[in-house]
Amino acid sequence: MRVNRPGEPSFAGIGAFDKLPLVLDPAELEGVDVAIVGAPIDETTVGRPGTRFGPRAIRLADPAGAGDERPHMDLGVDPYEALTVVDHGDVEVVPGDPARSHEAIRAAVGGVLRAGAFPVVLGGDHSILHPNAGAAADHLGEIGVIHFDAHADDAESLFGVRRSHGTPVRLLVEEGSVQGEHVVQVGLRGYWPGPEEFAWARERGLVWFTQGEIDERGLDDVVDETIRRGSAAARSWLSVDIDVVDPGSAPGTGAPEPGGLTPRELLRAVRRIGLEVDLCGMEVVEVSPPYDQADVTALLAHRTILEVLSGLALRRAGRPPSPERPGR
Ligand SMILES: [Mn+2]
Repeated sequence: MRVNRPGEPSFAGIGAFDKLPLVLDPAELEGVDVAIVGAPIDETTVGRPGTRFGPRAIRLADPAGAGDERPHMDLGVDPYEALTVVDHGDVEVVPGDPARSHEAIRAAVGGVLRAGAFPVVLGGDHSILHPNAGAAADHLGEIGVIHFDAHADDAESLFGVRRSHGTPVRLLVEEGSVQGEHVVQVGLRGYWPGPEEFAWARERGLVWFTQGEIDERGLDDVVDETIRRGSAAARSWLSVDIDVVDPGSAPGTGAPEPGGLTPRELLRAVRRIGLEVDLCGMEVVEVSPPYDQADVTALLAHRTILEVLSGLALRRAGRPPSPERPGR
């Protein structure tokens, strides 16, 4: 269903993602390439909450875009022309009951995958990585995870709680949805996690690149290796915690950690991953609008999704980036 008039400016009308058609019924997803799904939960946050408002903020973030036309200046592709993309609405979460919300998220993402579409999940806190990638593993068999984050999110529990935004990586590996050696983490920094989590990660064969290593080697070199390792599993889930970016550029998040990637670096990295890795789905999580300034964090989340979709569009078209580079 179209909920906006064609040609309407982005600040007008109803807030579907980029004014895309709204398709709430999974039975109507046939023929759809990409379905955007909101997962507005934050009960599993240990610090500052607010990410339940993330999906709506990401949908509304673009103040002056051209609606559902998005020609990528460097790649020479319009993902909305090359792919059939719809807004699949929000998962029917249950406030105060993260277990039932996670069940609903797993079912919704599973429905998108069964329809043959690529899920793009708007968080919500990072606990949703577990039902999201879990649904992909249920559908495809064992998968990999490419994980951008300041934090490793691989604790056994936080404050004695297993279902948390600090535990999804461990839950996925322990349940066998993902093998440890098929997890690649990019951008870790700061003072968490600690020795117990790193010992577990080492034992399970996870690979991680700290911000310090990125600074020493250069981002392109690290992304090369991320792509190589992320391609070791047949398909990979891309998980972007917006706190991988420096809080100076992405303040609207629950657990900010100084010294992260620039927005430009994140956009370049995910564009390449969308283009070069066989992804089975993606999420952007931990956008917390109450802490945002001028919507910059929500807008960065929106653009992160567009970069991946542009890369994906080019990959599906089976051609290299356009030599014309229309923006030049
Ligand atoms: Mn995280």
